[in-house]
Parts: sequence; C-alpha cells; structure tokens
Amino acid sequence: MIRDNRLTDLLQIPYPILQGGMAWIATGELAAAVSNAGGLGIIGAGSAPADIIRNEIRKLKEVTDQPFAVNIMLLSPFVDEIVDLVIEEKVPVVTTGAGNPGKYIDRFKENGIKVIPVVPTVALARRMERIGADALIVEGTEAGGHIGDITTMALVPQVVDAVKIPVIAAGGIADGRGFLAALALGAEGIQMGTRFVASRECTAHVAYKEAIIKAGDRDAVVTGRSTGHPVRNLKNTLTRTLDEMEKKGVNKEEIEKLAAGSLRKAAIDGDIENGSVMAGQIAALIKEIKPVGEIIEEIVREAEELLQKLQEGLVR
Ligand code: TUI
Repeated sequence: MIRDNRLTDLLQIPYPILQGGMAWIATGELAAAVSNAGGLGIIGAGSAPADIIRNEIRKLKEVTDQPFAVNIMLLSPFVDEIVDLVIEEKVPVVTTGAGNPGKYIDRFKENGIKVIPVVPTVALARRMERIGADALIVEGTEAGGHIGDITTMALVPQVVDAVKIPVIAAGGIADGRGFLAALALGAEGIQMGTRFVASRECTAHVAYKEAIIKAGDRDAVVTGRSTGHPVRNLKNTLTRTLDEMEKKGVNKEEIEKLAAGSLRKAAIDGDIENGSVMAGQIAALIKEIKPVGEIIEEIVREAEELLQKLQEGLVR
C-alpha cells in the first residue's frame, strides 16, 4: 500500500510522494533530486515566462530520466506559453494550482500528459474528475502559499468519498506519521512542500531554509485574506505590515503591490524580513536540513514501521 498502489502505477514511480511545485523554489535541481530518490519531482512555473522554465526542464533532464512534472500556476500571465512549453517538452505530468485548469485539460490529454489539479474543495474535485483529471492533489489550509479554507484532515476523506480517481493529500505533512495518516484518510499519496524546501538540494536561499527550521507552531500565518488570495507565510516584518494594512482597510491593489515580488525577495535574495517566506503549519516539525534522498527514505521507513506497530498492537 505504501509503495505500490494506483498512484505509483499511474506515475510510474517507486513511492507515492510528490514534491510541491513551489514558485521560485521548485527548480530543476530540486525536482530532479526528488525524482531520482523515487518520488515525483515537480518544477514550479510560478509567474515565470516559458524560457526560464524551459531551462529548468532541460537542467532536470540532464540529471534524471525519471518521471517528473511541471506545476502551472493559473494566475500567471504566462499560462498559455507554459501550456505550449510542457507539450513541446513532452513533460509527462502536469499539476495545476490557484485556479481551474478546465480550458486546458483536453490539450493535455490529447498530448498524453497526465493532469493532476490541486483542489481546495469537494465541488472543484468533482468537476475536475468529470472533465478528465487523472488524480487530484487535495490541499488543506495547513499548507504554505496560496490556500483554501478547509483542513487536510476534514477535506481529504470528503474528496475520497466524492471521487473515484486517486487522491494525493497535501498540507501539514512532513514525516511518516503524517504520510500514514493521509493513507488512513483514503489518500493514495502525499505531496510535501515545506519539508523539501528544508533540503540540501533545494536552491532557495539558506536564510529561507533556516527560517523554516527556526519556526514555531504559531508562526505560519495567513496574510492577504482581504484580496481574495490568502497566503500562508512565516510571521515577519512583511506579514505584520500586511496585517496592519488589512486592519486599516487599505485597498486590495495596495496590498497586492506590496505582496508582488515578495516571494522572490525571500527565496532568492534571502530577505526573510521584508520578503514572503511561504511555508506551511508543519514548518515547526522540521528540525534539520537534509538531503532529499534521506527525507524520502526516512518518511517511507517511518510510515512502514508505524503501520507494523499499529497492526501488532504495540502502540498504546
Ligand atoms: O497554488 C498553490 N499555492 C501557491 S500559488 C502561489 S503564487 C501566488 N502568490 C500570491 C497570491 C496568489 C498566488 C503561492 N502558493 N497551491 C495550490 C492551490 N490551489 N491552493 C489553492 C488552490 C486553488 C484555489 C482556487 C485551486 C483552485 C481554485 O479554484 C477556484 C476556481 O476558479 O474555481
């Protein structure tokens, strides 16, 4: 069940573990490391133009021949050219986020690309299954970045009951306990973002990784609710300023202006005070920057050992 299920069959990978397609963070290097370690590495297209992402795909292909994916962030001004790019580059799997990928699904399917949308609600999950999604990433509000309202614990079993295609749980998972819990809820795989940011192969600035290691349980706060695009990020000068602006009722455009470009500031420049350090609530569980291979091996071993103990009645 942990190593061999409908999702590992669909994706042709050893472990049903996906790496979140995080803008500015999920580069070709990180995605290749995850795919080489037996998971599904995902390049985050974010709001980057196609040429930048083509380069990331080429970098990945130089170091792995394993399956991988590109995440298409549907609020990007470059969505159409990224869609053309993944077809041209014969990317085997696409995940989508921050919107409804409906108008692109037929083109992906015609080109043999597997489509796995991120969904934050049961209604969108049903709609995506109806129009041909191969699997779903069901993301709870514990996740980092742009989020929905429902928790992973509540949302995953509801979607599992509503659809027949495989479900991948995301949001709030960083170890073997979370992995096994997701399987108990009926998911057939997991996606982790924050855990893979704090990895050796992740190309994000070291200050960003250390901010995750230092985070406490209440540090991953939500900003931007008033804009309609709530984002979970670590508490800092930026989040405090955004909170004040929201309390004062500053208009949406002003808030979005401050937030725009702030992820790059944190992830690339390492400005973890004025940039947006997007991370999930599970950040506080992460204590060490580790190689991707170790992260994946440990989580699989931990889940298998825990399952064994539960079956033997050794956990009390
Ligand atoms: O997309 C993400 N996480 C992200 S995207 C991002 S870039 C960004 N920055 C600032 C504001 C907005 C975006 C940073 N983190 N996760 C997947 C995800 N998708 N979470 C929630 C959704 C989602 C939301 C609404 C998916 C579909 C959806 O559909 C609404 C509709 O159109 O029906």
